[in-house]
Parts: sequence; C-alpha cells; structure tokens
Amino acid sequence: MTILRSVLALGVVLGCVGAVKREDFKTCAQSGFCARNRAYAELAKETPNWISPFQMNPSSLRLKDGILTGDLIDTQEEKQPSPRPGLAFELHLLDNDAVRVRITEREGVLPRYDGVQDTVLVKPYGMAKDSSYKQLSKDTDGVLSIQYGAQRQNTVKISSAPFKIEFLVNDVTTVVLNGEGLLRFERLRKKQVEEANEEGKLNDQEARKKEGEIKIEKSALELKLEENLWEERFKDSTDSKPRGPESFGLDITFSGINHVYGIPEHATSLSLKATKGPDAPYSEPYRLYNLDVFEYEVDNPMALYGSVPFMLGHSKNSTAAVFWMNAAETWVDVEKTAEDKNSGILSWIKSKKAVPAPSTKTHWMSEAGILDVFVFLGPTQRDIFRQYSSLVGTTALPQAFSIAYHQCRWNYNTQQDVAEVDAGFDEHDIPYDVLWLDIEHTNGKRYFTWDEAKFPNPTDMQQSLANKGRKMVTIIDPHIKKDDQYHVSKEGNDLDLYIKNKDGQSAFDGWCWPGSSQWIDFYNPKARDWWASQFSYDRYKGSTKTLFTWNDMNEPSVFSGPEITIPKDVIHHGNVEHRNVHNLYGTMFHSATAQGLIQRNETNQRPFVLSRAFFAGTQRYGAIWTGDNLANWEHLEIASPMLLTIGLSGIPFSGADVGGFFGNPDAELLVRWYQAGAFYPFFRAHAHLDSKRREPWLFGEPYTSQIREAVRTRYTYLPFWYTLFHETSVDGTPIIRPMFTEFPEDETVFAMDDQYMVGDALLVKPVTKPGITRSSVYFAGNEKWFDIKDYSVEQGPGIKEVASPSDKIAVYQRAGTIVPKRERPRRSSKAMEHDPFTLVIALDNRGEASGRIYLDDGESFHYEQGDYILHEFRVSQGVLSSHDLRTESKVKVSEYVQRIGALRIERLVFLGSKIALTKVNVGDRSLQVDCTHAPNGGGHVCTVKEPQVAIGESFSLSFE
Ligand code: NBV
Repeated sequence: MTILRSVLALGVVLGCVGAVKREDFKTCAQSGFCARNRAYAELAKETPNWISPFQMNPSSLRLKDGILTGDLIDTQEEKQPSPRPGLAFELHLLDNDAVRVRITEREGVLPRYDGVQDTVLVKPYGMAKDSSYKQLSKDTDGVLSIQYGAQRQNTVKISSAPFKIEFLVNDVTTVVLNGEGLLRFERLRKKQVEEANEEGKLNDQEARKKEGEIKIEKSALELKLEENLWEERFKDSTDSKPRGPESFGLDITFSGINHVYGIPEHATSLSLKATKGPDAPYSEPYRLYNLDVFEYEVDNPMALYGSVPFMLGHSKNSTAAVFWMNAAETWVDVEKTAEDKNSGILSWIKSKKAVPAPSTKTHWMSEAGILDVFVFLGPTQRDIFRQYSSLVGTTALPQAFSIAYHQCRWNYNTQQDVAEVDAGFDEHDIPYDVLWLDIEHTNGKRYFTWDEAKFPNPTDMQQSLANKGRKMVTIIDPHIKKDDQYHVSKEGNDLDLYIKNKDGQSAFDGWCWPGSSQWIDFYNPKARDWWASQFSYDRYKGSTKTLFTWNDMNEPSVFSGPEITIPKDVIHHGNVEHRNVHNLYGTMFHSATAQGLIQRNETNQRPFVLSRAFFAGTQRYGAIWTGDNLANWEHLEIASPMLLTIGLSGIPFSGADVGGFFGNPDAELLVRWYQAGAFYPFFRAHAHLDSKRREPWLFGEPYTSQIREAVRTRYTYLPFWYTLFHETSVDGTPIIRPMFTEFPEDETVFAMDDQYMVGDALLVKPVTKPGITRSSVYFAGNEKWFDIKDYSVEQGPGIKEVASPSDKIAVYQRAGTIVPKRERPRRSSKAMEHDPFTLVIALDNRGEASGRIYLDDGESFHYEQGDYILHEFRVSQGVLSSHDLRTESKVKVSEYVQRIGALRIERLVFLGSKIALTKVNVGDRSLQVDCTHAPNGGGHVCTVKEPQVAIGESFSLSFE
C-alpha cells in the first residue's frame, strides 16, 4: 500500500499532468452511511404516502428562557423488542434571530461527540429575550408555534405526528425540516450486544419462518439500510469503526426557492446543481470531506480541500440559510422541484404574493456527531451574513500587505534566485509585496529549518526584501518527519503530542513529503500552545518579523492513508475519534499557526497565514486558496464561482493560483489570469515544481506590459479593498459578491457566476476563453456603469457586448458609488502608504453617490482600540461631504494614523454628471475643474485637482 502511494506521490513530484483519479475517492455508494441514508430517501420515495416515523411527544414540550425542549419518539424503534429511548430535542431562539435545532440520543450507549461547537462558535451566543418571542398555540394535533424576530415576522411551527419543523416569514413557509420525512438517526450500539441480538433475531426468524409466520422478505432497499454498519473497506484500507454506525440524515426544504448556494468546496457553479431528480446534472451528492485531490476536475461535486456546511437559498421573495454544524464526513443531495408538500399554497394565497417559485429539497447526511443545525431567515442576505458571522466569526482584518500581490512558485531555489526574482519586479516596474518559499527551502522537509546550502542567510534575505517594504512567506506543513535528530519531531514525541493510532496508545505514522511522518494533534490544547511557540524568533531560526506562514497539506494529506488522508479511526486528545472532527483538523492547525505569529511579537502584530484546508470559522485565522488547479481555461473559469461560493459561506479572503498550478499556461492564458486575479481577494501567482518559469516578464512584450497593467490596477484599488476587508471584519458581508447579492430582485442574475461585484461598486467580468476581444456583460439595475479605464458608459439593465482587448477585462464602476484609490505606481504597497488619494465619484440618475474609506496602520491590532479612520463620502444636491463614522470618537488616534488621515486627496473625478461642472468650492475657496466627454457619449468626466482636503478630514464641497 505504502509503495503504491509513494508511486502516486512520485507522480506528483514529477508533475505528470493527467486527470483526477476518481477511483481514489469514495462515491456515495462506497461510503456506508451515505449509501444507507440515500437508500432511506429512495425508500421514502417509493413508498406511497410515506410518513416520517418520528413523532414529537406534545406533552413533553417546554419553552423556557428561549429554549424549547421535548422528546422525539422513533415509532419504528418502539416496535423493537428492546427499544432504545427516544431522542432529545432542543430548539434555541437566539438574540440575533437565528434558530438552532439540536437532536441527539438520550441515554445513548456511548456519548455522541458534541465538541464541534467549542471550536466553531466564537462565543456563547445570547438567547432571545422573553419579550421578543411568543408561543402561539399548542393545538390538540400537536402543533406548537412560536413567533419571533425583530418584528415578530418569523414563525417556527413544530408538528408532532409526523414530526416536522416549518419556518415561516410573514406567514410564508420558507424552510422546512423533515418535511419529506427523511430524518434518520443511527444509534450507537455495542457490537457484541448487536451480534447477539442479531443472532437471536435470526434464530427467531428461522423458527417463525419454518412455522410459516414470516412471509414478507425485506426489500432490497431495506436491506441496504443495514449494510456496512461495522467494519468498512475501501480499496486497500479498512475503517475499523469501533463504535459502529452513528450517522444521521435530515431533509431541509427551501420552499419557493429555486436557487441554493454555498457548501464549498467544490469545483462547480455558484447556483448548486441538482444531484437527484429526473434531469439532475449530477448523480452524486455534494461531498464535504477535506481531501487532497490531485488534479481536481471541474464541474464535479467531489469533495476538495475545505468544507463549510453553510447553504443559502434565495428567491425574489425570500432569502434563508442553514448552517449544519458538523465536522464529520457529510454529503448533501440537492433536488429541484416544481412542487413540494410544504410550499404552503394557502399561505401564499393569504400573503397575496405571486405564485411560489419551484422549491429546492436538500438532504443532509453526516457520519457522526449530533444533529445541530442553525436556520437563518434574514430577511435580507446582509442580515444572514451578519447572523451567521456573529456565530462563527468574521474575517480577521489582515495586514495591509497581504491584500496586495504575492509571487509564489514551487520553488524559488536559492537565495540568489530570490534576489533575481525580486530584482526582476523592479526592473520591469511591476509592484509586488510578498515572495514565497515552498517545501524545497527546508532541510529535507523539516519545517522550521532551512536548506543551508541554498539559503545560507535567511535573515539577510528577508531584510533585503524588507528594505523595499516587501515580505516573505515560508511553508510549514502539519506532517512532521520522524527523525530524532530533528528538534520538532523529538519534542513532539517527548511531549506526546501526536495523533494516536486506533489503539489510542502509539503515535500514528504515515507517508508524506518528508517520508515517514507523524501528525501533530491540534485537538490537544498543549499541542496547540507548543506549536504556536515554535514560531518564536529564537526557535524558528532565521525567521524575522517580516516572515509569514503558509499551511499546506492540512486536510490532512497522508499519501499512505485511505483517500490520501488520515484514517477515520485514529484517536485525538480526549479519546476523540478522528471521524468526528476530520473537517476541522486543518482549521485547528491554521489557528495554532496564527496564534504563533501573534505571540512571537511583543508589539501586537496581525498574523498572516494561508491555509489550504478550511471549515466554518477559518476566516478568523487567515486566508485560503483553492489548491492545485490546472493551467487551463476551464480552471480559470471555475475560479470565479468557487471564490464567490467560499466568500458567501463566510470566508471572503480567498484566491485561486494565478496562472494555474499544474502545467504551463501560454502567454494569453497567463495574462487573462492576472487580469482576473487582480480582482480576487487573495491575489497570488503560483506554479508547480516542474512547470516552466513564468515570472511576469518572461513572455516578453506585449505580455509583460499587460501583466504590469493588471497588477498596477490592483494596487490602485488597495484603499477600496482594505475598506471592504474592514467591512467584512465587522459584519461578514462578502468582499467579492455574486450579482444576486447586489441585485436580489433581478432573477436574470440568480445563476450568474461569470461576472461578479467587488463590494457594491465594481463589476468584474473576467475573460475565460481564448481568442476573445469582446465580452458580453450584463449591466444590472436601471443605472449607468462606468468603464474604470476610459470612463465610457453603459446603461443598465441589459446585456451589452463590450471591448475586452488583450490588455483589459471588463471592469465597471456602478453609478451611485464613490471609490477611494491611490494612483501612483510604486514597487510595493508599503511604499504607497504615504501617497495621496483619488476619489472616483460615479453619480447616479439623481446625481447622488456614496462610499467609504477605512485606514489604519495596516499592521497592528491597535484598530481594535479605535486607532483608525473611517469616513463616509456622500454626494447629494450638489454637495460632496465627508464625515467621520468612528463610533469610538473619544479614543485617541495614534500620531501615525493621524498622519495617514492628514494625507491629501489629490484628485476628485466626477463621472455621470449631466452638465459639465463649472464651479467647485470648498468653503470660500474655489477650485479648478476640467471636464471632458466620456468616450461613448455617456456624459461628462470632470476632474478637480488638489481640492486641498485630507482623506481623514470632515469637509463639504459644493459643485454646480
Ligand atoms: O508544497 C508543494 C505543493 C504546493 O506548491 C501546492 O501549492 C500545494 O497545494 N503542495 C500542494 C504539495 C504537492 C502538490 C502536488
């Protein structure tokens, strides 16, 4: 087995570009619990008048302090000779209007794992106040309803027999749990008891059969429900499953909602495709199981490196979301349907709204843990992002440099190589902020070390980058080479910090880059602290404060493991089986690393850590990227929907390898990828070890200039990007947004994923096909859109063909917005920090516009104490005003930030003015204004130079 995996790894090293090895990864049919839960869904479908065997005992329901509790009875179980007790049900009404539903075993044979919440939820949430909800009725038929929400606009209705939960917004059914009756809950059981029972049952059955009592055999589907309950084999590995089957499943219907989004990571479209039903494009459910998938395939619901079990549904009339808080392997079926049992015909007649749109039925299946799901009813998407992120956390505000451009390659080989690449950027006048070193920089893949022959003086190397305001990132993976001479390995052993084999005693070892390796158990708090301490400057020799970190292979990737990952039956601290927490492993590693970077400094510096694996909550620790994509047009195309999906699922700081990781892009693809990447929240070029060198100048002209232009464009918009990062750090609003987030009522955009918005202001349509010089762009809204390069104007709504020659992609600023920029090209973002600003003011039809700027020192946590600048710009009735939005106005802003705030606005550009501006005044000073016509006759472009106002100053400027 090991040899086979090593051959595979060798294939990786040699960079053989082939296709994804589908056979390395399970299908639903090969994953015991998925097959059983799917068979149950099929049984439900095939059984006329199927009803869920679960019933809520109405007399058990109690509502107190925002928590409703009750007993859930499994009527099937009750028929068993020795039935297990019913399930415990809880419903929490939260103070942010979310509702949490928890179902678990009462008095189970073994405890079910319920620890995900401790890692994922930021803090204990507040419960809804007594005055904010009201129990409506407890009818004889066992229906209990509670009204809740800011305006009591929401209702949650719990039906008893069969058990189902409906969520209504203004009396319209929006989300339904168990409406299709697919709730299924496998109880933990003892193997010996089970076997004895089984034997007893068989003997009994045999005897009764002989007597002719049992005539009906089990159907094929019923038999499937009993398959693979214990030990399970896949290829050459066996999952011992010592606790037996413990999966559960539940259907969640988004009523009257035809589009659902989220549940990354998959290389699929933004609007999720059906996996079931007559015309379903996919036959496999979407899988959530963090895996290292070599050469992943586009348009496939296979699992990838990260998982976020968050799904958002949106229609013209409603928006709702669910967060399925479970870190075990999970599969989700999606089915689109014209009708559903719950679409609430009566409720829409009552609400006098349009006939409901088709619904989306989803079926969630998890291997272990407890059923724990949050339901968010908005009412708007912004509300949902706020509600969800208040539970799992918002994006940590990154260091300013990290949203600029990063140059990476597996590998920059020597210190000399680094110096030459660095100089190349200056020679070609291309800005960049960070140079990355991949695994070859280490001494034999021993992380926290350097290959001394190739990198004899890492400190000097970092210093010479730092002299130009640049940083360095080195890779640190979670597999630790087994080697007693290697201090990290030895300490890990001495302190007993590794993941254990299924016996819970010996350390697990497997095969990875360094050869035989062990994996740090990040579930052990001691291991996390120890790991964090490895980043101190005295331990990580050769590191300086401008060195940051890249966490790769943290799914974790184990070449010798089943599905290239760690076996599910290995044991973590506290006797937790890996199966329960698999999808969280990478995040725990990511968080311990971020902690290390914070605590290495006395001076309160923000960390920067890029991770490949992710889960809900990852945003609190750093950025992620979409892993090993391919240098082809399909992968460039799929990057937009992937990043949009990850972003709306709470992790906006993400990017895709620019240029494509495997293979060699031609110059056209590379340029187009830079143009797209300049509008990814995380903007990094990267390449495989065996790909040809492709630093931005290597293809010669005109490509070098085209790449320079793309990268410079990114730098001009850095103040705008940074402001968006601030916004998301406060309320979880995605940075790059699907069109439907900004235009929630325009059905044309609900499935649109080849163009998107950056914030609320910029519309971006990457070119993702070769040989294209025109793009067909959808301009939404009844508004104008201004080309960011030449200010030509397009009027929405409608599709227009616009020019996308080789030196640009379509990027437009939306009327009604004000975007802050810095327009002087420099070699790094640091070198721009004292530069003046430009405001681009795109007036809407009423002559109005608004926008913001957020600024701080770009490095420290002092902003948390109010050391920042936040100004809002607004144009109304011929007046441009700027006012302070800081809430902590009493807090003293540091001298440094005051200096930033005193930087001047050097230019105001007014777009969309119906008449040429003639007079512009600040107080009694009148300013010079120059107007020209926008190229395609879309109005005037008027520029005011040196208005003599500062970026952090409150001012008011009139124009006519
Ligand atoms: O460390 C080498 C690579 C890295 O360049 C890439 O970005 C990661 O996604 N790493 C995976 C391991 C090997 C990939 C074939």
